[in-house]
Amino acid sequence: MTELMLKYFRNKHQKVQSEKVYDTQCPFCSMQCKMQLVEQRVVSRKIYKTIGKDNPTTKGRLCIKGKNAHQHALHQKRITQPLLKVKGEYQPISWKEALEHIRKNFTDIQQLAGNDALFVYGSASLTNEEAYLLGKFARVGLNTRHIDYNGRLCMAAAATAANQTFGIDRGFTNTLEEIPHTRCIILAGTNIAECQPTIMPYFDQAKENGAYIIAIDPRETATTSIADMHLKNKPGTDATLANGLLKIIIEKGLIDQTFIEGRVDGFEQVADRLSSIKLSEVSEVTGVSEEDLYLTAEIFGEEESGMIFTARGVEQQTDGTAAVRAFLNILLATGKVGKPYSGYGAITGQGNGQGAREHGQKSDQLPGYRSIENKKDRAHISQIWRIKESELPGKGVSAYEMFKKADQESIKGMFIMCSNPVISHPNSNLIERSLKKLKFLVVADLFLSETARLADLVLPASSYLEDQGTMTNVEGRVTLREANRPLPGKAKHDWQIICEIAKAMGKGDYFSFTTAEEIFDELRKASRGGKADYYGMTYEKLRKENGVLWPCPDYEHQGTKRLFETTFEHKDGKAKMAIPMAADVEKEVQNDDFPLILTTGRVMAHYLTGEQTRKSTALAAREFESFMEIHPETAAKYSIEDHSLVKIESQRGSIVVRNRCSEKIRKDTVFVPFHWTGGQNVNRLVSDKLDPDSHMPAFKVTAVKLKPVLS
Ligand SMILES: Nc1nc2c(c(=O)[nH]1)N[C@H]1C(S)=C(S)[C@@H](COP(=O)(O)OP(=O)(O)OC[C@H]3O[C@@H](n4cnc5c(=O)[nH]c(N)nc54)[C@H](O)[C@@H]3O)O[C@H]1N2
Ligand SMILES: Nc1nc2c(c(=O)[nH]1)N[C@H]1C(S)=C(S)[C@@H](COP(=O)(O)OP(=O)(O)OC[C@H]3O[C@@H](n4cnc5c(=O)[nH]c(N)nc54)[C@H](O)[C@@H]3O)O[C@H]1N2
Ligand code: SF4
Ligand SMILES: [Mo]
Repeated sequence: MTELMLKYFRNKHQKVQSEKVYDTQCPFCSMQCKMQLVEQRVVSRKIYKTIGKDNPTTKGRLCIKGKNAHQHALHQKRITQPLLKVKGEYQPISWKEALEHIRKNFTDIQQLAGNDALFVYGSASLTNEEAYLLGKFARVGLNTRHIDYNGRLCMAAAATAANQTFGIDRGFTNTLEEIPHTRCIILAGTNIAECQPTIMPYFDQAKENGAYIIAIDPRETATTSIADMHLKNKPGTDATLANGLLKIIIEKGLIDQTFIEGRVDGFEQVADRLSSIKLSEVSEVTGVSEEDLYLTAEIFGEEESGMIFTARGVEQQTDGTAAVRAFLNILLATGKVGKPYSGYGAITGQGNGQGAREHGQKSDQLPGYRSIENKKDRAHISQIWRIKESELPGKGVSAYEMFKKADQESIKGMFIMCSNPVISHPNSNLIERSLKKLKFLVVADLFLSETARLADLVLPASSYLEDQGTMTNVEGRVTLREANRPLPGKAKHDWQIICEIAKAMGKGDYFSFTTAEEIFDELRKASRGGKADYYGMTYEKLRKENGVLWPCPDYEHQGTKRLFETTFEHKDGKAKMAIPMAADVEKEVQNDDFPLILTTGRVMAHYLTGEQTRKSTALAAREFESFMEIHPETAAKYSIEDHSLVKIESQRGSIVVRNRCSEKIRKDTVFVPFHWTGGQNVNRLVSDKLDPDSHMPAFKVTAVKLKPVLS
């Protein structure tokens, strides 16, 4: 370094008058990259910088979203006090007044229309402690059966499929460190390069070591570009595709007979059903050539190890569960699970996509992945919660069905914590209408989201910089997020908000927690002996070990790296192969009126409904408006010019976005991300058909027509 440069850096350094460093984890995806926010005071202003921190999963890496996350958390539009809507305008009120409004309205509703007239809607961006507490709050604090969460739109099909096939649902059956050593990888409907960017070095390393990578996606993406082979299938045809692959694997004798005989049920029935399907029809339906089907099946079948990963492309379908099960059938028939370098990964989505689906936010579930309909499970949880089993409500209905009930006016009050359903749910016109019909809506958020703006009362919550707690990452590794930046204004932690409302409702004795760690301690006990067993973890152990993989049933236990080495989790120890009837469910298809398929998803710079990332100048600058990706030939057919505005219409509504021509997409398909609101909210178009097994909406297939918008 030259003398001049040194002088420059010294001067620059001298200007820093004070520095604070805050440990935390990124608020976005399931990689849960550990990071530090560095806050420097320089002359009269503060400068912020986010840097990565080493850990076993992400090794200190960060992507652009993580690096810029503080821009939303420190944004001037953060709400910092409770807001009450009076004659259409929000007025700041005290917490005491806010809690009194909630008590009065929730009590009135329950007296008038029964306990189940209240609905609690949660989130997989909450910590484990908060997800657990919200489940307890619905059942004990409000005594309603109605709770569900945004994971229903996200991981539900993969979770149902894994439970049905393996008897347990942990996103990845192995750890990421095994990926570089596997011989063949199928990436089905997952765009890891844009959605979990810091996972990529594991796959790059696998490729360097000679692994063969096959991607299945209707579009070419940053992820498909690392693949050796890309099956550019028609959206919604993954179940058929996977069944076709298995048919070939069986035909070619590439199955593992010993594994099937010892560890699997149902192979004969599946093989029998597959014998009646024709590969020419599979090719016709999926748009993948028979040659490519053979090549894929043979390579995966012949290699000594292999992994299959699925994400929302496969899962957000009316046959999402069936499609995932069809891929799991391939793993079981080839004996590629429960062994080194072989296994299944449902790439988890939100920061706590894994943990939040284990501890009781689902309408049919209790902590530790217990069932609300199982007598023993109910008894265990009632005892932890110090209530009679008869006081524990039964099963409710899933997220979208709940909003339908609100639309029919049998749900009259709602508490939404950490989600923005007006933008994220299918058929969003119904969601908006149903929220407007409620007698009382409370939303806890960081911002006045499109959902919060419909609320009678908005509560200021805390962000990833302030809120300590545990998150379970993409591997099933429970990590402790050490967040301790002071709360802005009168904002409170989500767990504090839950405790205070419970207290106002007269249930304070059950919610007398003063720290997140105390809640974790109760969660550990509640999960003990359940499938997702966290009993052997403590904050101290999580700190010392830098995260622990569940199940971890006792203090001495080091956590579980690889599942199913000797047994599956069904009572008889065997995995269940099946082609569920859901494979035959009705799908939205193109027709003369709506001749194209719309599929939806994500871009690198934005996160989900965009409420957070659109506030970050660095991220918003990368993609400042929505767009439609379309093949140039298709665009020409409908007289749509590149970069012009286009109206996309489905049976349910229309939106206008800018056109982006690209040869990377199939000619019968268009793609629109869902990070934008209002007239660019793509969920105004998406149908409300659900997968019958998991109640997952079909975000990935909508029949649409296009019209140029003439200026
Ligand atoms: N940048 C960014 N990262 C994120 C998020 C975000 O919003 N932005 N969200 C997080 C969350 S909550 C989630 S759930 C994950 C989602 O992660 P992904 O599931 O990977 O993301 P998507 O873009 O929804 O869909 C993945 C791919 O599926 C393809 N696809 C569409 N239809 C089909 C189909 O019918 N079959 C197949 N095989 N593929 C299809 C799309 O073209 C897309 O490339 O990402 C997490 N990470
Ligand atoms: N068309 C289409 N729709 C989809 C999908 C798709 O692929 N296509 N994917 C679906 C998927 S996978 C998902 S996960 C859902 C997600 O859908 P949502 O849950 O609705 O999405 P978010 O944008 O994460 O909403 C979180 C809200 O909580 C606020 N928030 C952030 N952190 C906190 C906190 O710590 N506490 C509180 N109280 N509030 C906080 C944010 O400001 C934001 O308003 O969307 C689904 N919708
Ligand atoms: S968005 Fe995901 S990959 Fe990017 S920094 Fe955050 S947790 Fe890591
Ligand atoms: Mo998700």
